[in-house]
Amino acid sequence: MQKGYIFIALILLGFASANFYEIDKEFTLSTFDSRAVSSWNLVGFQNSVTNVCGGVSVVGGPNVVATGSMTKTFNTDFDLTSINILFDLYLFDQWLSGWEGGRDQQSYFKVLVNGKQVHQLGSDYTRQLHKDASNICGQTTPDRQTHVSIQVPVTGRNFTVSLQANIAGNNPSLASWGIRGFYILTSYGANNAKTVVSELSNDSQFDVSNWTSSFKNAVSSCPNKILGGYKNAGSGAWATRKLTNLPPHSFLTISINAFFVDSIDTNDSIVFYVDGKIVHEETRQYFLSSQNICGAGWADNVNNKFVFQVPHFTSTAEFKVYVNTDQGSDDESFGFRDFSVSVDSPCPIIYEEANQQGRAFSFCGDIPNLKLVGWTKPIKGIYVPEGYAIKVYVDSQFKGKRFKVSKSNFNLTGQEYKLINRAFNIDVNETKLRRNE
Ligand SMILES: [Ca+2]
Ligand SMILES: [Ca+2]
Ligand SMILES: [Ca+2]
Repeated sequence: MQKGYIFIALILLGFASANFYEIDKEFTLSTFDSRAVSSWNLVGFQNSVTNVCGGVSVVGGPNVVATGSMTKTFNTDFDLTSINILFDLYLFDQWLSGWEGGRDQQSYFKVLVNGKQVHQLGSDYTRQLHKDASNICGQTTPDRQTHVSIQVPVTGRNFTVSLQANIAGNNPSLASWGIRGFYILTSYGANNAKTVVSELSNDSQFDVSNWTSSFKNAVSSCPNKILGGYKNAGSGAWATRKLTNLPPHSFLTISINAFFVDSIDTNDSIVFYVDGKIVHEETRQYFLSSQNICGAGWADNVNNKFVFQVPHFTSTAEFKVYVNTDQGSDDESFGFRDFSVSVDSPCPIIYEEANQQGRAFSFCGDIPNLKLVGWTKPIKGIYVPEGYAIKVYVDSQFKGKRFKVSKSNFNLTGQEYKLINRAFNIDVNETKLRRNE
């Protein structure tokens, strides 16, 4: 018999733990309307402000915004050193960036932090990734869904983020952009991230054996060693790195040092994937540099350190680099070095199956209503971050017998299985309990 309600509280033991602080989370519901955007300063938006595209709401989109911007200032009550900005980005319909039709179309999407540009991306609907994409919204021309994940140094306790586009022609029925799933994260407190991979940093031991690539893992010099590069990794080249036996985590942080070699144009990009999903897309045009460092005679943009943060739970992952250019590897190419991966597990994680299998859900702070996230099955495993404990109270109002879970258990059984599930409002009856269902 259930005895009252069970309340659960997450308590911090000691000070040796990090926390991931969510500064902002917006536009994550399946559907929302212009009210969701009311705290942003919008310029160049018209009509409904939001659209429904591919069954979900986006801010902006066809007939709403071409050249325009959305800007917001964020405040924290602690000092910042850096922030991570993550969101889905849609480039709808007839984007033309780069040298097309005999003139530079100059259509870009940009992210600015405190007025300084920190990211820029273009696309071209007549070729490659954009052309091959499906139609999501607006005109019947293909639309690109990509993702932005950038780490930006920020000091102080407030900062302003601006997302903007300059689109040649400025007609939102012909070319437009939109976003959804917008997050700003920062680390707070001590760092308890675990580095699981650190490689391709030492020229005398440049071990590429963990990688698979379309260019047979050829290495070039720029002047330090890079995987890929001149005459190796041109249009359509790819390289993958499988990660296995990852410890429990809810975030992957991937950093890579990128080398854009020779005549990379505005409509060329390098796309980074984790488990088949785009985590980021980046470009550096040759004319942004004045130095020819390697490859052919064009200037090169070398030593670009990128950091991507990805919500991620499973014990394996596949990272992929794809070279989205359109010319030969002796004309424009891409290479990289200094690859590292760390995992963070700042908050408890629950698992649908034993041994960290099946669906996973991470939560910080209040215990969530799992029904709202569509979770109905019993919990078979729980991860508790080091330095934390979860307190489960048998009676309501944090009263009665207490049960403390201070250790991860990836195969919950018996009383602990029952209490954890009841704490999350999941009914596991005695028969199910005995069968551990
Ligand atoms: Ca379209
Ligand atoms: Ca090109
Ligand atoms: Ca060069």
